Amino acid sequence: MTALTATPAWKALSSHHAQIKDVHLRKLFADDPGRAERFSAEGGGLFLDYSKNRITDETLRLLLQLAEERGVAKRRDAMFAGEKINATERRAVLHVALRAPRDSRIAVDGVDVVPDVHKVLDAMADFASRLRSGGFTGHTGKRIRNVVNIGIGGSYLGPEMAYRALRPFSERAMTFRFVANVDGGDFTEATLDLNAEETLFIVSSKTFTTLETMTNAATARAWLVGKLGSDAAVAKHFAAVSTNIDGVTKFGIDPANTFGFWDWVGGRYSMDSAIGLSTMIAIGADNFRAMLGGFHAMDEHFRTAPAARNLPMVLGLLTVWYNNFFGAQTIGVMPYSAHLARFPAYLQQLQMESNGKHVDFDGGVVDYQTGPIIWGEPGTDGQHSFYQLLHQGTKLVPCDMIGFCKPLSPLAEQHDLLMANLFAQAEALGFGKTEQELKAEGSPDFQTPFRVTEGNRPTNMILAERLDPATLGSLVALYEHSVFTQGAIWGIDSYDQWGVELGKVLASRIIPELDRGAEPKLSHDASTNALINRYRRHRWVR
Ligand code: G6Q
Repeated sequence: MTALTATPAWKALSSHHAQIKDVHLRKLFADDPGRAERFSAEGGGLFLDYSKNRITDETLRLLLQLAEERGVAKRRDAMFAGEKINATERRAVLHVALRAPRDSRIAVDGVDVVPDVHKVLDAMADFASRLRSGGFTGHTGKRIRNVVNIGIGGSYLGPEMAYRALRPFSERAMTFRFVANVDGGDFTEATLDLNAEETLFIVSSKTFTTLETMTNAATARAWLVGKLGSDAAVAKHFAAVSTNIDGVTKFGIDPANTFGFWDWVGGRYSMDSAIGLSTMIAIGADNFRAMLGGFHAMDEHFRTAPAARNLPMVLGLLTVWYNNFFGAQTIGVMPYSAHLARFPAYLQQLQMESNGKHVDFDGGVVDYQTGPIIWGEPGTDGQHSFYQLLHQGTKLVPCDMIGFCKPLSPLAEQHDLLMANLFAQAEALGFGKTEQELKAEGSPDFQTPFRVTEGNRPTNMILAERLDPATLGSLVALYEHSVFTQGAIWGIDSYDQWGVELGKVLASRIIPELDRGAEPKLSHDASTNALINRYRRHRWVR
């Protein structure tokens, strides 16, 4: 038995689960009219109704006790204080410093990092405003109208998600594209209709060594120089965001267009660092700062709100409840906003790269489940495809549902239709439809068993005023800190990603083996050898 499963709270939760696992939400609500009010909380501009979860006051009490026994608050305070809580990489975890107000002080190894954060933000703001106003022109003197972010993983998902989310706030006269995949098709499609004279590439890479990004950056340079006929054009059409300033300089990017960040910012926690340069160019520095304000409001809420009313804490604990006690393998995230189409993909990396670990702080293999699989699509689209399984399938899929009270689209009347669907889905998932109810409605006997919708499917409902920059920041921080809470309970390092390394190493071994002129002596397993040989035969056939 490990430290986690040996805690009194864990044991108590196990027996408590056995008692309430079959209790229906219909009964919980019938017995407890004050439930919706009690099991809801507000913070950082977000409202969370978590009453449609399979919990009682006792569940919450025990989950909070678990957080206490696992020292979640202590670890949170250590993170905010700049301690090196990413132990396997011996690094501080300080994305919260990226949105700390100018007058705050957060030290790493005794050095206050806040002034540096604001220095970079100011430089980004200056660059963004020159681009937006036309003050920064390309090699031929034309105004820059297209921005292409080249980056992958944490250097891509956040910027693309944020651009889509905040498009109503963006400079419509400019075009933004995102190239991540090493598949040449990604670059080709992203640049097909762009005029090189009006295009700026932002190479976003913390390490400036990532295969995909370096390949696409070299492709971009060749594309640009090919179209404009001069190497000198690179200085006017490339910017870089990286912690590896040497690498950037070697690539030939003008130091004036280079923006740094720090090793205490994890890739998947970097959309509010200089990695957000494309976001800032799109929405402007004031909106970007408003977004940082939203992040910071949620940071403060997480840092100071009592555990029982602390949104990220509650969300994280509920994840543990379903993951470890109900055996739920996945969590669905359904934003009811077309603008949040990439939010589930963003959260997938945030949560699965952070908490997809099988070894605890001490290097011991865990004997409990860690991070769930995260997936989702915006509503209402999902309702017309996979929601069937959520309603009537055999698997328990707890869902987070996200909605906004005010529309941003001029087609405002459609917003009520959207929100009606959101509320209806959570209601249907929670309460379903019984055989009795169906019969009373005149359902024919031969159909009734198939129409019964069991209900008792838990949802969290997150509501905000409107999807603006501050709300987006707060929403992202909510999940960052929920991930933190889960990781602290499971006793894992949410801030490393060693599992990503092996595939990278193996790919670099295979690359030369695919070369046309090579006569490789393959020494992989039989399947990999055969696949490489087959690929070579087909690839090089005329
Ligand atoms: C994120 C991961 C990973 C990383 C990419 C890109 O937390 O570490 O997704 O962001 O591999 O890395 P670079 O920014 O160094 O190119």
